[in-house]
Amino acid sequence: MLIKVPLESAARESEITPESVYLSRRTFMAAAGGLAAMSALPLRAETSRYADVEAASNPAWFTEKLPGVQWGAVTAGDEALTPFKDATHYNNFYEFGTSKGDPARYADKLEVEPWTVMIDGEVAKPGPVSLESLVQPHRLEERIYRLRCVEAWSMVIPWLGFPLADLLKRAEPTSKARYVRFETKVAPEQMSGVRSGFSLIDWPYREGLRLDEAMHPLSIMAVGIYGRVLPNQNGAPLRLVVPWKYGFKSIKSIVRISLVAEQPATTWESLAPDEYGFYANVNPEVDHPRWSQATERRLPNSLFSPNVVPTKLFNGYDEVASLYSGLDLRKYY
Ligand SMILES: Nc1nc2c(c(=O)[nH]1)N[C@H]1C(S)=C(S)[C@@H](COP(=O)(O)O)O[C@H]1N2
Ligand SMILES: [Mo]
Repeated sequence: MLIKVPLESAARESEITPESVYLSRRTFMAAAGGLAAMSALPLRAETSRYADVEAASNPAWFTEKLPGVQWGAVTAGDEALTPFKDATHYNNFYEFGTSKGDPARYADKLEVEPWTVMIDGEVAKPGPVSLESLVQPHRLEERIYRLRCVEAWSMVIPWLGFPLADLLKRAEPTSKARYVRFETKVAPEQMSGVRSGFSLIDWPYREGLRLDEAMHPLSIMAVGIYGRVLPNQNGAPLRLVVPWKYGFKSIKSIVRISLVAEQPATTWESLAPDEYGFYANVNPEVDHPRWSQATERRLPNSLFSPNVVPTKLFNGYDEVASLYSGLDLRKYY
């Protein structure tokens, strides 16, 4: 039997950002001076930190957090930020369709309020938590991370979030907890891609991490980008960001976080285990069976400005290497 796997790989030239957008590209505007003065005017001021950010009606739980944000907690050095427009119109979120433009077109149907996250499994304190109380104890940090998709394109995105470790510790994992499993919301009436029946994904979208990976300080739960609340197409209201792994690990619109003893089954690994591994660490030396992973297209790009850059092991986040000492990265891809 021929199994048609939906291509996480199908990045088509026609979807590539037009030259006009590339030419109007603006660079990161933040300057250390003057930022403190801005925090009194949350919505306008914080989004004006960046060029061309679509204003959001930030919910109260988010606006409350803005004055305390630790801006620039992690930066990407002198690498230019991806313009907001590209980061929000070239997306993978199969619940809303498989084309890069589908999430921007259809994800506004997702109802993000009220939102509850179930925390369960091997924890001393299981139970449902409202989004507001889940975020409340945490100070938001800005983390400017490279995002490297397994399809060989990449972006640089300023996230607002907090360490996943802090959230997990509050639930008090038991000694049996060895992995963390995440699930995305499934709401067919709100999600055109789930409704269509075209995708072979067995919803909900699922992801997982080893507990030590989840506890690494670079792993965050994001609730915002570019100084504002997350747009739905980027995984509102709560998504994972693990910058040293291929983008598909960074699961969106999370409704369940389970601490478990065994390595969980994850969406892409279950669909095509030869192509997508559980670890999915960015690695230029381990090619995808159908294409090279040695380089990536840094978006926005075009036919005339391909903007191809070399891919780095762990996406350049060398500090995670010790998590994998003694692990054969070719076998555990
Ligand atoms: N629930 C869910 N999460 C998901 C996906 C998805 O299809 N569904 N796509 C993943 C992939 S392949 C990538 S590259 C990133 C893209 O995140 P972005 O659209 O915010 O750039 O989200 C990941 N998280
Ligand atoms: Mo991806």
